[in-house]
Amino acid sequence: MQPPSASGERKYLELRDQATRTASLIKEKARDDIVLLATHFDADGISAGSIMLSALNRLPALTHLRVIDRIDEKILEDIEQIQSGLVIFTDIGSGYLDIISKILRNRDIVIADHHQPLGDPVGVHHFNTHILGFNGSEEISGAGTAYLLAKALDSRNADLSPMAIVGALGDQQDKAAKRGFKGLNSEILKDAVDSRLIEVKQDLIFFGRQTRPVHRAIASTTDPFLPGLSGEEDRCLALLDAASVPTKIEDRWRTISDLSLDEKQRIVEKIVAHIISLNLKGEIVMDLIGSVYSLLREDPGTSLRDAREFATLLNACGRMNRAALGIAIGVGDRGDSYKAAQEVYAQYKTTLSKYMNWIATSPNAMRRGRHVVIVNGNGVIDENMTGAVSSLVSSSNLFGDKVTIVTTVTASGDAKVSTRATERLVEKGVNLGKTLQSLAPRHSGVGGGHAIAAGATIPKIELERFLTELESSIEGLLD
Ligand SMILES: [Mn+2]
Repeated sequence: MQPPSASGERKYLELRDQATRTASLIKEKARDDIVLLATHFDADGISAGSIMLSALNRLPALTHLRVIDRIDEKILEDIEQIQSGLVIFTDIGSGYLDIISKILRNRDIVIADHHQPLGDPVGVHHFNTHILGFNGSEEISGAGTAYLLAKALDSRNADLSPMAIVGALGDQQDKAAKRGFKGLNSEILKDAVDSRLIEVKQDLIFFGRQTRPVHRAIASTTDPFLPGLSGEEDRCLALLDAASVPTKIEDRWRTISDLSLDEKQRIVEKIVAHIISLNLKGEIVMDLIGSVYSLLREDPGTSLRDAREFATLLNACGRMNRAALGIAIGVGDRGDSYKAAQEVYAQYKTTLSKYMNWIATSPNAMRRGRHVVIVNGNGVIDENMTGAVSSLVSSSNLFGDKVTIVTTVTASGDAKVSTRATERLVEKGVNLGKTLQSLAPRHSGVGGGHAIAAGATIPKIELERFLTELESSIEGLLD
């Protein structure tokens, strides 16, 4: 970390100051009242909730936990019905300040979030790094924000730092050179490395690098998406053969971590050649080499040892309606919880590939505009999976550099919209979080998020008009 500049220094002091103030409020309220913790259901949210729950349990505090997929008036009214003196939101809330302060006006409220703020935080203790001048989309996650508060509650909570790294990876914030972190995330990583909880190495970033046979690890990798290899185990086997990399030693499958440097290099060369043969740019392969984060207290050979895989497991739990299982793992449960989470992950993969096949084979599932791809998942895609599908379609780059929009209808009959941009589109000025924040209320809905990834929920009857306006507002930015 570079020495902070003069204004940087003040920014850091203010951050610490605000964390300390928010932490004392939490301590004071938790002494004689129930705390309600509400966290977002994605990998970052589950990590954030786990960090905050661990910190509250250590106070000790009596905590009631809710994992939520969104905020709207109904969810807040439910929360209002639960007896508690303090409501803490993690990884969600900043985009909904007005309805939160209105509906929960009789409560003390803490919001620890990194999403783009909207509205007036009346009576809310708003701990959002954006406000203090830190870019929440790039340099700190919801889990990181929760971690800063946890550390302000008790410096011994520094042992929760690995979960903040898991959360940041869940939100794909490893965007500095060689899949590294920047800003506050790198400070948190320093905590984890200094306490010997995480080790960082430069290596091939394939999914399951310590747990899966090499060909399956390559086939399971979708970030970056490797056309012709992602999801194609047979082709990955053929590639290993062509690279003269043995897949087994005696009867045991080898994993990426068993390979020599030379073997890894041969694999990379073959992948580059394969990508170029498809007329694609070989550079995406560079994203396969970079920082690998190992959680040193986890068993080698389990998918919790690798922080990226840990995040993927939590993400699967959230998306498959098993968020509580994710929290159990996040606060340290192993054994049966770990086994159950692996089963959930397998189901999640099956579900996701079913959706991807459906998109690939149903001409009516999708509409392509100049700058958008719209997938209409009504009746097919589960409401909790739209974000995952949208990320996968976007990272697959099958439709070029476009904004991906995935819609479906929720159990309560609303339309849910998940959007993803690419880094290049964000550089050109696309800010999906801001766009959905301003557009959704005009259609009686709510929306928001990050520049690169955002979502909205609106009445179903408004969907077509909403999509038309969304598309033309993106066109307005890019044309
Ligand atoms: Mn987040």
